[in-house]
Amino acid sequence: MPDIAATLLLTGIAALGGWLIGRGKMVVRSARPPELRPVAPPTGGEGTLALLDVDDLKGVNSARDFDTGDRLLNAVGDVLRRTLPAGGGMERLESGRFLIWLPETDLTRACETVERMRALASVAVVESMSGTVSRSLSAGVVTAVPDEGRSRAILRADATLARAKALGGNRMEVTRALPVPSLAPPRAEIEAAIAARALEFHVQPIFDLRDGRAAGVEALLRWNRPDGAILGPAGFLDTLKRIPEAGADLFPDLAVEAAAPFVTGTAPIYATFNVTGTMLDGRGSAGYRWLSQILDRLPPDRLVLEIVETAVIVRSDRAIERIEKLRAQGVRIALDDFGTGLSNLERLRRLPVDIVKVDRVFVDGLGRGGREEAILSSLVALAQGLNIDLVAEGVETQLQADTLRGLGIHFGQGFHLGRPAPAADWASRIAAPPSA
Ligand code: G
Ligand code: MN
Repeated sequence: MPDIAATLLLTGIAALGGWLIGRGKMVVRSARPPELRPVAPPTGGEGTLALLDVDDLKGVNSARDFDTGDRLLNAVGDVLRRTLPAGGGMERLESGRFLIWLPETDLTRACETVERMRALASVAVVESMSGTVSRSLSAGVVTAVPDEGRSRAILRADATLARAKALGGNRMEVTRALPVPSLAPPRAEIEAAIAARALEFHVQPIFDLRDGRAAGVEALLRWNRPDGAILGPAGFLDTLKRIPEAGADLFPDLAVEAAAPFVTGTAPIYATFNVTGTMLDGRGSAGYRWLSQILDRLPPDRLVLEIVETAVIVRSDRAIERIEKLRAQGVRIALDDFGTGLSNLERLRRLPVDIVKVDRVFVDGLGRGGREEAILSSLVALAQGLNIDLVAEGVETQLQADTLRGLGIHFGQGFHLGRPAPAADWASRIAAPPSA
């Protein structure tokens, strides 16, 4: 039962404490969220990342005082912010969790810091109708691996935190290294591949489903391995990123070489490239320079940039600024794999885009009486409202192509229409001959 008298008494004590601290000035305890400071170098770097979560926060909110949980989170955030060591960073994530960056590379010492912060935050107290409330915290701690990228590091910290929760909470769990050994091929192997010109962009056409004509090609980086396997970038991009010359010299050349036959000539079509967050917001990054270079060498109005669904855009303001400039030059922007991951309605709201590539999961289930058709037709309406072209990905059957066309989706890409192949193969079939 709420003990109103005790609550009032405690509130009185807290007010008195505030008055004393404020030395006579009226102290207003605002429910201000903790100050936001950027966490870590966004692209990774050395140090320690900790994800902290208040245990049993759901149990805090009762029907009578629904904001106790919010106030507790603010109080916990205040304590964490005040105990954060110099050079550290802190962010409150949307999930209500706290992401903490420590520049400390000695994991034992970093863990001591996290334990101290956790202990202090556990005694943060707020008043509620039913008395004072405090909660323990759980923490997941990981070593930041250079080049790993922020989102992957957070995912690892999240898995580590889940372990702490599964063990009952009120504890810290630590992941010392990457949970799985890196599958990235050794640097020498990729350097040999570059020397042997075994890296190239393949292309896959995108067709207008109404008349069967090619509207564009998507450029897809491939490694033709000596054993005959053709690998996509997931299998070697981590290694490639450690070879700075590759990004600066090799990629623009390969990209221009693959796209040129399609984007020039008497009836040019577009070439689309997959771009990540740093290519748009990371001034000075290799990816950013890569983009600048291909823009100098290919006609901008024949270029499409697909923001991939895993692209973490750290500086939305910068990305938007760059996108506006690109669009002013005639470059079109697409959201890749729309409907999954970060390629969502919020991104569509925020970024000025010209094309939406509908993820293949919505195409795959067509014709089986599922919910895909309703989702796709609402996307058609959405696209019309925003003056956006829709491209369906993963078209694997004629039935799917027909259904898509019937729904009003004008463009399609997929194995049934054309597989990714070396640019020369497709150029001889769909590109117009060079003029004169
Ligand atoms: O995420 P993005 O849309 O950029 O994916 C391109 C990848 O999808 C390429 O690696 C390509 O091989 C693959 N892909 C292209 N068409 C199809 C298809 O019809 N079905 C499936 N499963 N994958 C496809
Ligand atoms: Mn793509």
